[in-house]
Amino acid sequence: MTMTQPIAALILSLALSGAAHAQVAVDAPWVRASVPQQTATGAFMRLTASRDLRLIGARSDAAQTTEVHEMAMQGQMIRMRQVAALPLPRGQVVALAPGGYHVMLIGLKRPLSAGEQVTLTLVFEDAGGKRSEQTVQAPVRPLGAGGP
Ligand SMILES: [Cu+2]
Repeated sequence: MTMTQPIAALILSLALSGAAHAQVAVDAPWVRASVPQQTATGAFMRLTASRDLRLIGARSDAAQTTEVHEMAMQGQMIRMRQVAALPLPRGQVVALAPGGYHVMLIGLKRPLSAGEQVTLTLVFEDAGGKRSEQTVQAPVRPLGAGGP
């Protein structure tokens, strides 16, 4: 009985330090709902890193492929394209919002309805190339939803 107490305390302190080391604050994540036959949709959020990081990818069990995208003008057309890494300077709010950066869920495994939750795992890399991951629950908002 006396032996288990230090172990429990150690596990608790590890759990607490893990929470304290969340490197990126993920604010207001959401995913846009999809209609049947739609194969892709976007996920949006605000990211604030506690140190210089880059968002280099994401995963979701709702889609076959998940990419970081940006909307950009190509001539007269607005197109979206994949970005290899989205810089997250320390302490700076980086918005992933409709019309800008977003996480693209490609090859949806099923239609996403407003009100359900999508699990997203964000993959970050620091200047030294060390990777870390953070999982967030993003509610699905209706098709016409806007804002970050
Ligand atoms: Cu996209």
